[in-house]
Amino acid sequence: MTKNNNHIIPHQHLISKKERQGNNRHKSMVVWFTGLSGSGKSTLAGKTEQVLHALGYHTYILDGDNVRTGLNAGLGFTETDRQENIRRIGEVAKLFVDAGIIVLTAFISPNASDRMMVRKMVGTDEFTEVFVNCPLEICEQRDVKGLYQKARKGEILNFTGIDAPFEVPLHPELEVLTHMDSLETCVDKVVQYLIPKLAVPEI
Ligand code: ADX
Repeated sequence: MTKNNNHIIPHQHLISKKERQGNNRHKSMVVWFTGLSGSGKSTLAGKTEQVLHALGYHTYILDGDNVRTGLNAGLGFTETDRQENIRRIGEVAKLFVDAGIIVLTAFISPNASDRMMVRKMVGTDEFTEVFVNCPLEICEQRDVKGLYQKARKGEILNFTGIDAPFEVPLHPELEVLTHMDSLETCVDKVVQYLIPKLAVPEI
């Protein structure tokens, strides 16, 4: 990892994060949705983004299945690969924050230590963890992609919730219950939490 990095000296660019945020008239942040496959992370991230976008916020989404076809193509679902998946997403998310953007991420991110790694990388003030809480039974009933059925049959290994663990977030900034509350209610909870956090002081 550190090899060849001995003579790298990062350049200090002329426009700061604060200046970018000032132009955008809002702060930037990582909104990290974590939860089981089928819990509703992507749907929630998508709708939350739509609401923020309509209000004039600059947003972007990084989503598990999409990122795994590009930047993280080639990574699988072993502990090591999942950690590398989340590490890279964390670095990319941090760049988005630096660019003044609100980046919403939808990754299972089952390991508490990986989520903590990103929180530390980004800085806790600019990191909002949203636990998309939905019981395994319901995710499995929904089985939107048919993957739980395959995992039960042993056709997919290391499937989160079946033969790989999901470590429940103990102190997320937000928790939404997608099996109890409507999508609108969940989105509203996230948006209402974010808006005051995104405000920049008037000059
Ligand atoms: S993570 O665990 O590394 O955070 P990530 O969010 O990127 O996972 O990708 C999860 C998506 O990959 C799932 O929504 C599902 O469509 C697909 N997938 C394929 N194999 C697995 C597996 N073994 N466990 C979980 N999801 C899988």
